[in-house]
Amino acid sequence: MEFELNETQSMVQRAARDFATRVIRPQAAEIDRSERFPREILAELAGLGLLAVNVPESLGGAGAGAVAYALAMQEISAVCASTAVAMAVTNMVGEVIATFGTDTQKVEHCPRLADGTHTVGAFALSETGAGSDPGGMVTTARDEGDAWVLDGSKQWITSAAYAGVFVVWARTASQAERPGTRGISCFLVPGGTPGLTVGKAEDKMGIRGSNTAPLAFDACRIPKAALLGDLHGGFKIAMMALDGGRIGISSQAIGIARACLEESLSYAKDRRAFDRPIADYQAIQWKLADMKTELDAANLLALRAAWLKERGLPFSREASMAKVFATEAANRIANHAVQIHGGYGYIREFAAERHLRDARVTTIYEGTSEIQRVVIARSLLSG
Ligand code: COS
Repeated sequence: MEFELNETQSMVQRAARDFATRVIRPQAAEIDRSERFPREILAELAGLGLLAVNVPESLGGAGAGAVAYALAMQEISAVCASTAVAMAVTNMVGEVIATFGTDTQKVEHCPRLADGTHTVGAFALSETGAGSDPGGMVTTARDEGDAWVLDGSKQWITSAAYAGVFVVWARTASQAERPGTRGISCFLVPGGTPGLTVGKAEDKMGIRGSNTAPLAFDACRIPKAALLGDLHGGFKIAMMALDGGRIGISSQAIGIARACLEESLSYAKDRRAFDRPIADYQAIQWKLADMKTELDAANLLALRAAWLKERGLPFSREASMAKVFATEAANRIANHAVQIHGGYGYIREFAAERHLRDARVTTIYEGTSEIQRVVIARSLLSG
């Protein structure tokens, strides 16, 4: 068993940490407050190879692997979870296309996602009535001989207003012909395609610098060559992409949690009550001890899932275990951070309240905690 990072992984981690500290940290509070989409930062992340960390070099990616990607996500998330989610989805879209795309699709989109020409990528699976149950989607793609025609809508689409390319799922057979998950296909739709409209951005509790908006498809025509993967094979593509995505969101939660711990340690050593730093009190020490223990446990789970993925081994259950634990732990850790900061934890002068708001979504998107437990239990019971 080997717990040390290799040279590539250390290099990616160092580059991400340096950029996050130097460039992103000074802007993070303002990005949150003004709900500013961090477009310029994302362009610089592209320059560092961080928008396609696990996409092969032959397609313009960094080809650094799933572990390096998880480490990079932690670093960016520790300073700005809004930037990190746009980075996560772009990486996921690049990997999906690199894995399932035709040569033409790969060459058209992967290098543009990697170098920032597409700004970011977006993942359009959820609908108003189909989040945890994507098999219940009602958006359709009709075969019109020379084109696919999309009709319907999507909900909660990260980076919708800025994406150069969307991966979109739609029904290609009726529920009667091919029920539930068996009649869904996957398509690549460039941003700005006529018939695709991006709706009003959601006014969210956290990750306020990220853009989250609905999509409407109204007789949106795309070429036949826009089909990604097999006809009616879209559901499995979504599930496989989300398996990897869940490592990304685990890493986001770990980054947020690490920031909470570091800021709490510093505050507790500095802040005095009853003539001593509050770090001298066991009430605070036990919180700090629990925060660190949960943080390390989350990290081990996430890096194990990434390690399995990197070796081409099954990792779906491990990714779900990492996600449910890391995201729930991040919420507990962020809550402790606010408590340790006392009144200062509740005001915007300190980052603790932003971390708590940002952490909250991580148990919801890319599969709720409840869905992760379904995946874990099913895998245990089917074995
Ligand atoms: N990898 C590859 N294939 C998978 C898979 C995975 N991780 N998970 C399921 N599949 C396959 C199954 O093997 C099955 O294949 P067959 O039709 O050949 O038998 C098919 O997909 C359908 O699977 P299943 O019957 O398990 O589908 P369910 O509708 O019961 O859904 C859950 C399973 C609940 C796990 C799935 O719907 C899910 O993950 N939901 C959450 C979605 C989500 O994360 N939404 C957030 C959107 S992004 S913000």
